[in-house]
Amino acid sequence: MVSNPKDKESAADVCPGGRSELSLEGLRRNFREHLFYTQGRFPRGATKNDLYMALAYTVRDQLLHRWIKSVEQMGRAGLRIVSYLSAEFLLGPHLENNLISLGIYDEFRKTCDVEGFDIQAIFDQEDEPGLGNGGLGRLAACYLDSLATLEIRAMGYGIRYEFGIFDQEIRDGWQVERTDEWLHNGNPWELARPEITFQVGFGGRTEPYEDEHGRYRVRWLPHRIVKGVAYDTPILGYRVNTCNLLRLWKAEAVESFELEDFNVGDYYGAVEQKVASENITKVLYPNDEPLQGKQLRLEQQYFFVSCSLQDMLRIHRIFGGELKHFAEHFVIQLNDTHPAIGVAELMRLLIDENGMDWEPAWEITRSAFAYTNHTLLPEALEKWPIDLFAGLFPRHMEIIFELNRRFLDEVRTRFPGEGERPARMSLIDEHGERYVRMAHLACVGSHAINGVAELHSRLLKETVLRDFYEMMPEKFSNKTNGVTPRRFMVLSNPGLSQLINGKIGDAWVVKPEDLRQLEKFADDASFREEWHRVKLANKQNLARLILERTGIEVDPSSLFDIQVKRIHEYKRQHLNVLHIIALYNRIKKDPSIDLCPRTFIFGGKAAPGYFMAKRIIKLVNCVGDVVNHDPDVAGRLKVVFFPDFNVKNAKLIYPACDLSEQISTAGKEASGTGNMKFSMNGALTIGTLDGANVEIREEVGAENFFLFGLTAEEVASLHRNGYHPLEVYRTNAELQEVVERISSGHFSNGDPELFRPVVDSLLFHDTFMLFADFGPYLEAQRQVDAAYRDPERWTRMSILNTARMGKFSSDRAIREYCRDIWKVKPVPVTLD
Ligand code: F58
Repeated sequence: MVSNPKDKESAADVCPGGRSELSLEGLRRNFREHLFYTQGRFPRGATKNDLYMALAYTVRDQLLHRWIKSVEQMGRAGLRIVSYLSAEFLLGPHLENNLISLGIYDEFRKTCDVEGFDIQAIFDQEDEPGLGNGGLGRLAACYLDSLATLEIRAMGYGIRYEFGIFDQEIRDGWQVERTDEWLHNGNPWELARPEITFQVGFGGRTEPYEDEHGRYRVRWLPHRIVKGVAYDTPILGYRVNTCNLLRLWKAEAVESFELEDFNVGDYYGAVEQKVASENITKVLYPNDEPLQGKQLRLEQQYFFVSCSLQDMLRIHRIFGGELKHFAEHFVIQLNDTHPAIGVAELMRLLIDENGMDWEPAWEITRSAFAYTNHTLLPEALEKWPIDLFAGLFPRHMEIIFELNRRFLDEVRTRFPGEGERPARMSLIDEHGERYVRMAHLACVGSHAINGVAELHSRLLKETVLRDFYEMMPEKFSNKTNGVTPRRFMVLSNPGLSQLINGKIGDAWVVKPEDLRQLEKFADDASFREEWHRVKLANKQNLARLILERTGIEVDPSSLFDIQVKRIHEYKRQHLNVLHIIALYNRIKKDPSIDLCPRTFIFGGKAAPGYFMAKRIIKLVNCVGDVVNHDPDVAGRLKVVFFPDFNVKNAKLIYPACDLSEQISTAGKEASGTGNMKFSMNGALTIGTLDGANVEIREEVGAENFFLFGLTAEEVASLHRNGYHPLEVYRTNAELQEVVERISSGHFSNGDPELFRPVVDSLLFHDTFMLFADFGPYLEAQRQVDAAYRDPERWTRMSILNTARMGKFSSDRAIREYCRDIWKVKPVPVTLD
């Protein structure tokens, strides 16, 4: 019997069917049953997918058992639930992660190996639920993992996109998008809850009326009603019994009689209506910046927020709560502004649907919400044209106008004589076309506002949210991001985890400050040797995958220099390319030059409409084509673009990295979380003082981090005083040679046009100051080269990176949210 430390009794005692039994024998029996009764297969006829499904159901039984116990014990110690509202949750595959949380992974794998069962092939069968674009969505997934692990009662609320982030293929060096059909084989992790549905209105008009007490009221008469159906995925904490839910909403048409009610009419009209309704949750918008004016995107946001708030009110009622106590029982975290319309929706639900007065409703709303900002780029702050907004949500528009009127009165009282301030702080942008400013709505409607790294939180207060900080400083705090060591170390890097466990035990998985105990082993030559061996094995695994996916053979003993993240000009993948070309030029000039062999690995998706990002992908591939086939270069440089970077294949990438590229223009990357995943796995970072890099460097020590580049202040002042990339260009001969290589058509079969947009944008604008940072970047890369030549020194630095990264566990981040914002405490769940 593999028992959970917190179990008092055998789980089998509780669930008479035996499905909850956590022994290998129990699991085996349950697996056979699922294969037969759920999949309808004999073992002999079973496909890989049948085996995967049966195993997933077997594991899910364990989760459901714990979830039911968690719900049963929900009311204990007073009900207070964290609701994490996010338009994206980038979960990654569930099966292995759940086996780890249950504490049976190693034993399970061993048994499979002994029995000659190819379990890896079954794991590989699982499709990734790619319900997010990048950092923001993955952060939400890490936070769900930590919430459950810390035994906090919480719900994630989001959208069940039928098509998640597109799959990326590379054809002839270009990105090609393919629809992601993650549901095509069925999703064994979710439970449809057809009995948990809510109606969500769109369009129409409002109408004033007097209620039975003669009070002025408003009702909303929507033009269109859509039904939201709940789909639940259990999220189990690591080696605890707390199992929370991620509740995702799917849009469906309302039943036909309601169609009649709203006068939508004839049969064919109803069919069209059905299709239109279902469209709302069809597809994730694959942009990593907000889109203005995309009606469907705004509909998605309102749809999931309205369903979620109605669901919270329902749960509140079930537990017998009075409406006026709602904010004591629910705290609602807005993951960026995408769910910020919730502020107006909760007001509407309280006032229009529940007859509450404005003031108490506002008190509840403000106490319930908290807002996390994830970007400083002013162009990325979400705003919606008033016409679009008011057309879809006439009642919310009225509420926002009234909120704004009251808020601006306060602003004028607080800051008399500051004529410009009310316009700057208004919920409505009135310069030219009028917009609703979602960040302002979130700030006004929340009791807490936070950024995601120290630098980011400081810059928020000084720049985009300065006026709000001046008016309500007590709301602001920093919550530096974190990532879960379960997925990103235990699951992704079993070799390293075992090595660590052998030295310091395995408590570090939930107490990562324990990793500091590794520091003393950094000076132990045999430990370094083992550490190096693990890294090499991880690089060999990645090399195999690269060969399989790209046909490119890479040398695992070369320095693996990796940049994986969304492709964006501010992240400066093209600065990395400029360095590669500089090395290439040096080799071409002097083929006997002594350079440390390197493999440059890129990965990441470009938003389908982002011209420059797609050109950068093509540039990486074209440079790779030339460099990888040039006999002068052979054995020294390789360039790989790894297609379709996602959570699933990230598993092999982070642990195989020597050098992590975190080279965004200072002041642009709110935090970054890939930077943390790499460094935890013993990669050294080359990076700017941006986002969480600043804190990573503080933790691991300046001597274990390759720093370069302008600071955020220098970037800002250079902008103010006029930045002229051509001047930098004229004074740097190596930069000229690099740019010349590109513009001559050397990497594009003699075609000088292909990369002209990239080159011209650098020469004449260089918004992200690649040229300004080019020299210092190359210098830092020289130091990398020197350090890697000394394997003992490098490995020492690598060990110290892992040892000192404990701060960046998402458990630490969630503890801070719980203590400072959510005011919640752990409630352990027992299985008896
Ligand atoms: C990211 N934002 C930040 N947005 O860029 C990154 O620095 C940070 O570490 C991370 O959030 C977590 O805090 C991000 O990923 C999106 O993908 C949005 C998707 C929807 C449209 C707007 C951008």
